[in-house]
Amino acid sequence: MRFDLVIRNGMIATASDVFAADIGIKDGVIVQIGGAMDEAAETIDAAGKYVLPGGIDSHVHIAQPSGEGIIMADDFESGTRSALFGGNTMVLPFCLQEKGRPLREALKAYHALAEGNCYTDVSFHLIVSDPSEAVLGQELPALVEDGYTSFKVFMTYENLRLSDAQILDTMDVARRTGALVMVHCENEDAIRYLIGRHEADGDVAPKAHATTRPIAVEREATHRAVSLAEVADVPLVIVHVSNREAMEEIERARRRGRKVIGETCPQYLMLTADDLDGMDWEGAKFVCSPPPRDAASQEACWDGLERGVFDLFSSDHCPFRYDDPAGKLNPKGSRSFRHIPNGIPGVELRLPILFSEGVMKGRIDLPRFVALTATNQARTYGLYPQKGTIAVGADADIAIWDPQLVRTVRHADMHDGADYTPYEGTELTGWPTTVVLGGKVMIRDGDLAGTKADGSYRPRGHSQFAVVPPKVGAAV
Ligand code: DUC
Ligand code: ZN
Ligand code: ZN
Ligand code: ZN
Repeated sequence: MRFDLVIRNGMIATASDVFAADIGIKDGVIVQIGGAMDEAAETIDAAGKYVLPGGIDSHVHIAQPSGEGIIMADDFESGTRSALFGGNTMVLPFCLQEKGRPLREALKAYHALAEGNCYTDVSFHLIVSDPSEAVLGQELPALVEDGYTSFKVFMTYENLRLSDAQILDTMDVARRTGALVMVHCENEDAIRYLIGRHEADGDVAPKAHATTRPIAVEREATHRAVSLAEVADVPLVIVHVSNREAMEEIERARRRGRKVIGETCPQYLMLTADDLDGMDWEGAKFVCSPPPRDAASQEACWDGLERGVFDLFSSDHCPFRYDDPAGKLNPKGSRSFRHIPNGIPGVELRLPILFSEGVMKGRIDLPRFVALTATNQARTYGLYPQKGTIAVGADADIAIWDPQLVRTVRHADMHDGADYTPYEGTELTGWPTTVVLGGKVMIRDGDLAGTKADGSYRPRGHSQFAVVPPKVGAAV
């Protein structure tokens, strides 16, 4: 066979093995692993490098409407370019339903923004903000059939939160259709109460964002989410878990036999609430929800990554510019923490952070790294085995990593649309240097070689963890 591309001499890692072999690629797919591969249109020498499945980041926010006068820093072009340079070949952003509007309308607009503007493959989760009868009865079931097989619901934010009854109704659609529900777990009423107290005290600086969203607020909501999922009898994903007490709720539910998938993010390993305490409102750069906690919580999250409490390590990339009236320092946000948009950039550094601080420091091994960042992401969200692994028949989505490369994080070297990174000055060891998407070399030795027309939208199948009900009348 004449291959389109052969990757030679590398050390391949999957979620189960690390082994030396060449990879032969044809028509966008991996067609051979190991053995003789003589003829190739293009060859990459990966000697001394790791050859990993391209990262899949199942939790990113791109061009998401974010409140009056606030604009997210990334559109699809900059967001997926940043993802690509971080070793990713696919991202899953959220399509937000506007209250009173059909989800299809939001999807149409979102597809239009993404079309022709993606350096990685993309697929969308649906944020359900208004579970009306029409949405629950007709629209969501039809959208699941069309390949939108995951929904996110919020327990916080006045304009997004669902009541417990609405969450149960949404979970019931998931039960009937085999979709997967992701939950943002923070108790809005408790947060409101604390915000009121802090404002009354004139305590309005960025740090108050963390003190008004304490661990109890997340723990209670996590407990409630897993309990509601137990009542509705559905699996669920607890996204962006920040601390041990929320982890314990997940573990307790699992001991009761529940399928609960846990996700944590780089900010909970690398940042603490003290970062919100910077001079000149600089703390706004670290405002995200749930907030970063303390050193003990960082250790707890590492422990959860090692022990399997977490199945997913995602970025929760949610970028806003700092020095910008449409970003962190918007007119109201520069007067009170409660108007600072919630979210921080991270899609480009998710993998380098986990590689450097996890793999290179011996906290997790390479197969665990691959599982957390690619394979489990694909399994959880209906993309496996076409994506998330290196196997014959899988898409040739591959990142080649140089484990010796040491670089200090500088925002000036990054590719997103924000004007800062929360990780400025951090030294990381091990970076992706070449990235292949569907057999096409997108980054070659650190230089962009692909275009924003190379990524495509991918409808998804059901999660491996969802119980898909048989179709009525289907042939046996
Ligand atoms: N939830 C997210 O998932 N991302 C950013 C902000 C938020 O509240
Ligand atoms: Zn969230
Ligand atoms: Zn306070
Ligand atoms: Zn998020």
